[in-house]
Order: sequence, then structure tokens, then C-alpha cells
Amino acid sequence: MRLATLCFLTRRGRILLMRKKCGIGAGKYTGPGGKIEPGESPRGAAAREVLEEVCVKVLPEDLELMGVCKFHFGRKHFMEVFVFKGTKFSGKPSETEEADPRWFPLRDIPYTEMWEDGRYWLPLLLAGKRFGGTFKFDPSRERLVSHRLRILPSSPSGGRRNP
Ligand code: 8OG
Repeated sequence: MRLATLCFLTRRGRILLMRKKCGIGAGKYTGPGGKIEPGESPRGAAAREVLEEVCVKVLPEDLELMGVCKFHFGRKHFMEVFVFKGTKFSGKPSETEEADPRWFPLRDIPYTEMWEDGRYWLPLLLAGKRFGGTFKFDPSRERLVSHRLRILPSSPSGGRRNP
């Protein structure tokens, strides 16, 4: 099992996505994110990935945990992803070796160019709803075979406590 993060920053009716240039999912639009390194908190890992991938600075404590997605790829492999959102950050998104960032209007999110699961849970995140989901892909990781998604009660801390 691998632990990873995804982070979605929004400002003035727009969302920051990036086209992934390498690795799993290259060519797709997604939020910045990646593997959680040993000793890192999910929140700390999310902030690090935002800086590394799109050169935007965000403080870990300014990120709000909105959901956890479990992705199964075939029978053996699965990944658990902590999904954050944030509105407080600094710096101008810029292209790196890993990613090409771009702002999209919230009304025009390119779901057909994203992982298939995003169309189910990203609208919940944007509506301020917390969620937990399980998504099963075929072993090629391209086709979503089944999914389960639950809206969770919102926490009094606004998701700012651990992790
Ligand atoms: O470090 P690396 O780039 O390999 O991390 C993979 C990133 O891609 C991580 O942020 C989680 C994300 N990711 C997958 N598979 C899937 C998927 O099926 N759906 C979504 N939404 N994100 C995924 O690796």
C-alpha cells in the first residue's frame, strides 16, 4: 500500500490544475500531489508537492483535509490518497520538469482529461463536503471498474487537525 496526497487550490472562481509531464498519469490534468515520504505528515507532504510541482508556497496548516480516496489497481496494488483543498497560498504557478500548471474556471473543469474518479469527488470538495471513496481501476489503471463514495459529516475543526 502506498500513501499519497492531492491538493486543489482555488482563487477567484478558478482552480489550479496541472498537466502531469511524467510518471503515472502523464498527460492528465490533476492537482499537485505525490507520495508521502517516511516521517512526513500528509499535510506536510501535500505542501511540499505543491512547491515542488508548481512553485506555489502553501503552509501545511492552511490546507484543509476534505477526503480520503482508496484506489485499487487490479487485485494487488492499492493507494490511499489524502485530498486537501486550500485558498491561502503565495507565488505564481510556474512550469517545472514534472508539471505544467494552469488555472481553470470552476465551471469548466476538464474532467475528460483527468483521472476518471475526479468527476465523482471533486464537485464534493468544491462544495465544501468531506468524503471517503474507494475506486477500483482495471490493472492498466485507465478504466474505472467500480466505485463507492460516501459524504462524511463535516468536522468542527474544518479538517485542520491531524493528519
Ligand atoms: O509520486 P507520484 O507522481 O507517483 O504520485 C502519484 C500521484 O497521482 C498522487 O498524487 C496520487 C495520484 N494518483 C495516482 N493514481 C490516481 C488515480 O487513479 N486517481 C487520482 N485521482 N489520482 C491518482 O497515482
